[in-house]
Amino acid sequence: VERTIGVALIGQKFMGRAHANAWGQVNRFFEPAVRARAEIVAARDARALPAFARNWGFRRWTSDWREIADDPEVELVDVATPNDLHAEQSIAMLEAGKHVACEKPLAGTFADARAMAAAAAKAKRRGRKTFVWFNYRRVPAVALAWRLVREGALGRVVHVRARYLQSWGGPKAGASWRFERDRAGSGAHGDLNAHLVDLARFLVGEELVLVHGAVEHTFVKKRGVDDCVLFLASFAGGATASFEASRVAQGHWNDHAIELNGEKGSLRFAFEEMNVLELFDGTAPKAKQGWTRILVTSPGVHPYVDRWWPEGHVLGYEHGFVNQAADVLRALAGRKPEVPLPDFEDAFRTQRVLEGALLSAREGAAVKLSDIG
Ligand code: NAI
Ligand code: SOE
Repeated sequence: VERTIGVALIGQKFMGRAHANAWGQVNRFFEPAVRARAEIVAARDARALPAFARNWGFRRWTSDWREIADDPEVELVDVATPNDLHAEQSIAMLEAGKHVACEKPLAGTFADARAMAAAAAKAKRRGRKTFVWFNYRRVPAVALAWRLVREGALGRVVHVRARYLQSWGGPKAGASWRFERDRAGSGAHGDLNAHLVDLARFLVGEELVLVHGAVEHTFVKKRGVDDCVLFLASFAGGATASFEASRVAQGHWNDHAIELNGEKGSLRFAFEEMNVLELFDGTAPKAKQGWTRILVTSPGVHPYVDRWWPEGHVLGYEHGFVNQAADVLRALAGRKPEVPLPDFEDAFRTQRVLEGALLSAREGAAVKLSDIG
């Protein structure tokens, strides 16, 4: 008998579509031991829901997300709503005995993130799992970078440089919950530095312990949130790191990029060329040294690719989400994901770094992250 897991999705716009696609495609491309069943979708706009449910294969829809708590057909709740709702919705669902996969950042505020981590710890004792959609971990080139670091290709990592630059947030940008402090928590910082901090912690495999200094700036003054936050930090093992998030960087659309320099070599990745990972081997004979451009599309060699297309048939934005859905289903079946999946505790550590950077910017001082509870 085929084992399926009933999924409830909350949110039906940008991430709603990305996740709905993932829950459908994962069954077809990964043939998981436990398959996803698109059971019910919830969102505010009742008029849009019947068509959404029909289009993406959900059996039912509701404009009251709270109904999901008592729904016996639902085992996993997927939270794809604005940041201010993550805590309320995730905690309600964990208390109702569901597994929860929540969008990033874990929450808009540090207090909400703390409450979510506490609820997840309690639910874990009852066998309930939590996941956070830091989807870029599952881009094959990034998963390969993770593997190469663990195989020692870089030796000890000494520097990390991370940038997430976008350009849509200039003065002419239309109204959005992303510009409201009460709804988003912060601006480019929570939205984009969250991804960078997650990637840096994931790839290096250590915690960040100190924020040395930070700049938080709002160029479009009527906004309640930042347009740009830059900060410098250190890892527990001493590696230094710089983080740069902006929504007002003309010429950058979704420029999510990271470079790691180690004692033996370096790696760099930039999402706008998401199928490529660049590797520099500092141990090669000097005459041959240079950056190698790896096209990460070889089935059976590169992570996740065997489930997709032949060599050179490049993947796109949505594949990272399908890969994540596959790993969530693996975890729910008691199997190991391809690369580690962040749970609420892990995402809370990322949130602590974000909080430390904001404190550092506002106080004009270094912040030891162990001082933030
Ligand atoms: P969106 O504005 O496109 O969609 C938000 C959805 O939430 C809408 O369907 C809306 O009806 C629903 N919603 C709002 N209030 C609600 C309520 N009270 N009850 C039920 N549903 C409600 O937002 P988007 O871009 O999909 O962002 C959602 C989350 O996903 C955010 O936390 C954002 O940070 C995250 N995100 C993550 C990305 C990633 O790369 N992992 C990419 C884009 C967004
Ligand atoms: C908007 O800045 C946004 O959609 C973010 O919310 C996502 O997390 C990012 O990956 C893409 O850009």
